[in-house]
Amino acid sequence: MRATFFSAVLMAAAAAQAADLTVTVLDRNGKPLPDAVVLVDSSVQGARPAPVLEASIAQEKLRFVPAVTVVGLGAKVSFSNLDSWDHHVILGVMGAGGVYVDPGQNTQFRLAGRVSGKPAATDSKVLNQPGAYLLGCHIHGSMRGHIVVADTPWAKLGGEDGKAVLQGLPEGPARVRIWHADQLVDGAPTTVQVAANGSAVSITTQISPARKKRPAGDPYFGG
Ligand SMILES: [Cu+2]
Repeated sequence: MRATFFSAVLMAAAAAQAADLTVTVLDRNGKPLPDAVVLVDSSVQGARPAPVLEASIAQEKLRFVPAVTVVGLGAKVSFSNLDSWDHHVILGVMGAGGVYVDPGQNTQFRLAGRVSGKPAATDSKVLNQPGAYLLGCHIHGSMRGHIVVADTPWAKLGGEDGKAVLQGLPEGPARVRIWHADQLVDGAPTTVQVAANGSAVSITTQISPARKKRPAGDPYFGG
């Protein structure tokens, strides 16, 4: 009797479909919000996608490229300087207000400018703390980048259209969290139902993307 009950539960679990959840993130004016990070939690049993454990970020034309990177806990993130002049990588946990929580704990290294015909200077760091990290450079104050170390296997960077497709979610209830570099306070999570054949949801946030100004001395600023 007992065995039958448990095998029935197992069969039900095995039958749960993995589905896609498409999340469209909107700003406070209802417009698509580029570069939002969508994090989804599910406590429904089922397979979990493998976390992203490697990523590369370039320093190119006075920018971190990509500007936002999403990885899993314990990921090794590599940095390469593609410019012909030196850059720093200042890497630290970001707190409220978009500043370093504790600058004394930051990782800092300098990457020499690239010499033509030679490989770019590269260094890397393993990130063992979940949450948002801020990237900067001592020489170029306008250089900003972010890394989100996800505490869930379902984490994706949204595109220019505000859209992120989270794959392999178990059918059933899930909780959606949004992270954005210009977010002033964390919004409340949104509860969604993931259907067996996939679901889509739009989430309007209170985020207004910071108006980008051309930083002094940044000839490459493109808006
Ligand atoms: Cu720099």
